[in-house]
Amino acid sequence: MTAAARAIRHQSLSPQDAAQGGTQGAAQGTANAAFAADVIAGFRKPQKALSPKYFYDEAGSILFEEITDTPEYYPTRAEMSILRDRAKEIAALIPDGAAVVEFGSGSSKKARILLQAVGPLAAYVSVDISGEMLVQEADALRRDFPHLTVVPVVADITQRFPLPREAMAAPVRVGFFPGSTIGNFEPHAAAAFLRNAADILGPGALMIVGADLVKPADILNAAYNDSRGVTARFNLNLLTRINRELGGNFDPSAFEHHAFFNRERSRVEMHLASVKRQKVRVAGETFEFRPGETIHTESSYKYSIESLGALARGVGWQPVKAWTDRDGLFSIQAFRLAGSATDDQPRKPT
Ligand code: AVI
Repeated sequence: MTAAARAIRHQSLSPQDAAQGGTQGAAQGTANAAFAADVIAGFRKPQKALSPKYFYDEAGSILFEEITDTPEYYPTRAEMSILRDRAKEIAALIPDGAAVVEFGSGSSKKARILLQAVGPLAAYVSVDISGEMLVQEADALRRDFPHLTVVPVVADITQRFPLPREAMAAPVRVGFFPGSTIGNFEPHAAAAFLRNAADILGPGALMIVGADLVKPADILNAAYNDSRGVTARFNLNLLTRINRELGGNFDPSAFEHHAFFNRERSRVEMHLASVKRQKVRVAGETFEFRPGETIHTESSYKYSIESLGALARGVGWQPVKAWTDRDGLFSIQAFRLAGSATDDQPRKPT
């Protein structure tokens, strides 16, 4: 691991890890303890549940990439098509000298389309929980955009984190949150995320969000039940991960992938359903499953332009513009915060 990667990795550690000396082993221990605590708390609920964030171990991340290539899973293709077709219009909202902050940047694949279309920027700040990937992608971006200042920041995007001084010194900051990840937050958490982003980006900021749209159930049900069974493997991989990391004894073949659109709640739900009565030991506890009983593993909320606009407005963001793909499947929506960066004292890095 390079020095830069080590430094970034250290920033990602919790205060407890840092107190323990910030070793990789300590961080792993803390992560496993948090995972175990979430599994135990989630499986004790009347409706067993687990956060979708646990999908993304190495195998899960590869499977997710594979999902985006299935013919049924349209969101990634639709969002890319909006970015390609509307890059100039989206970029026109971003003034020269702004800093672009991508929340959960991953491979920065979508940001690259924007970066090609914008004028000179103060910085592109890629924020992600995975330090290793950030450093690699930042290096690749610097090669491909030699005049761009790329600053990777390891942070949990749902928490308050300090922006680097390159971004704080810019007259305005522009948040970028593509991928419809906002749909994987419960609506109250989506509002909390947008409120936190407003605090981080400051007055006059712009926020560009990718959000999947409500649509007929057959399209949604097909997208989350692809015929190659990739989404099923992605869902079931959670049990393999629990077995490996928490010493569980799940038999993944005794569970089935269920995904369906819940129109009342405007969300696709993914579940793992037990095919029989069974007991499973995990993290030192035994959990019983009735035949057909499920673990709720993911909600993917589907918005309209209006419903996301109302949610954003509730936490101070004013809708500016929205774009959809040709088939009206997916949206990219831009919001602005009241005020301008010059209304306030210059924001100092916290
Ligand atoms: C990452 N996220 C936006 C995906 C979604 O559509 O909610 C995750 C996913 N789950 C099943 N397929 C894809």
